[in-house]
Amino acid sequence: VTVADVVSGAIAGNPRDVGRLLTLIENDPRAASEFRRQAPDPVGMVIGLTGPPGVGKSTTTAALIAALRERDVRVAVLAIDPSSPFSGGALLGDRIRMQHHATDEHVFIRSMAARGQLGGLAAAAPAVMDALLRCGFDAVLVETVGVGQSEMDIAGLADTTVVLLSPGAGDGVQAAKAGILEVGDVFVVNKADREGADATTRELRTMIDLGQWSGWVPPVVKTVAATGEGIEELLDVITAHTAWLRSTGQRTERRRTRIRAEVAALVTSRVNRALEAGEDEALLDDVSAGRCDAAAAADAVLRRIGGGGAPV
Ligand SMILES: Nc1nc2c(ncn2[C@@H]2O[C@H](COP(=O)(O)OP(=O)(O)O)[C@@H](O)[C@H]2O)c(=O)[nH]1
Ligand SMILES: [Mg+2]
Repeated sequence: VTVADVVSGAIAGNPRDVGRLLTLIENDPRAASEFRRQAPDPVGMVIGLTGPPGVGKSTTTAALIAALRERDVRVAVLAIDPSSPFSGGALLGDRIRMQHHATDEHVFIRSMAARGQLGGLAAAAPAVMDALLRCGFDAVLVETVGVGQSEMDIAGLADTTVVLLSPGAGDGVQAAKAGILEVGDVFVVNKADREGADATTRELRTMIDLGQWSGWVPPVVKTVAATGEGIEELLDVITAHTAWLRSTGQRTERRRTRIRAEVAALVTSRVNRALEAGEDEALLDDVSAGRCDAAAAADAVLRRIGGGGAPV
């Protein structure tokens, strides 16, 4: 299967062809560029959902799919799972939870390992997001699992980042400590059927008010994702953020961030491959023995691979 075989089907949103396209992109980054040359410019938006395990990201994603479909929006979901074997159960749960959308041809669901060979966010993730937009999905929901660097990286790749928290004393403070307040465009206090939701919402609003914002001040929405309560409001807020991005040119900026990440992943991957090929062992010994500093070694490696390096 080549890009040429799937391009028209993928642009039409045929799930089978979209799936094949993403596999091609994951296996060979050049496929992303080949598709980009033939596909229309993206129109839709990437919406990232992040927050601690168990907060309700998958439930919210499923509720958002339902609400978006009611608005006749074509949806793709990218579930970023850690490669850890312990996540098997959670992933299965997510799948089952979203299953009633599985037969809707306007909903495409794909999961992807969080960790690429580089250790960071899967190298293909930004290219996959861009490809899904070019396949004509109006909304690409990206759900991450857990709170760590890869989630922060993903937050940086979305057009709108939704940070979910649940009621609990000091959750807002914890979020601030984890640096989560800076990445959120929209905050959700999910499980609002539980005690303390109002307090957590107030706490979050106070902390947000203390921040320096220019233009967009992140709203806080209370939801009960399990019943769909608050999901319409959440969607309205996301749509308002989308409109704000469009009107301020921020959207172009965020799109550029994804392209930058795509290119950066290729650069990193080339450097790692070159180092793993073993040609620089003597240089590494010199660094280890203090005969050469690491920065000079890095210069030497970059010079050696120059414009070439192993094609990825
Ligand atoms: N009480 C309550 N439980 C919820 C709500 N939303 C999700 N849950 C439950 O919380 C658990 C974790 O939800 P899940 O969506 O898998 O969380 P994720 O790990 O963030 O994706 C599941 O058992 C859900 O049914 C809610 O609004 N209220
Ligand atoms: Mg989940």
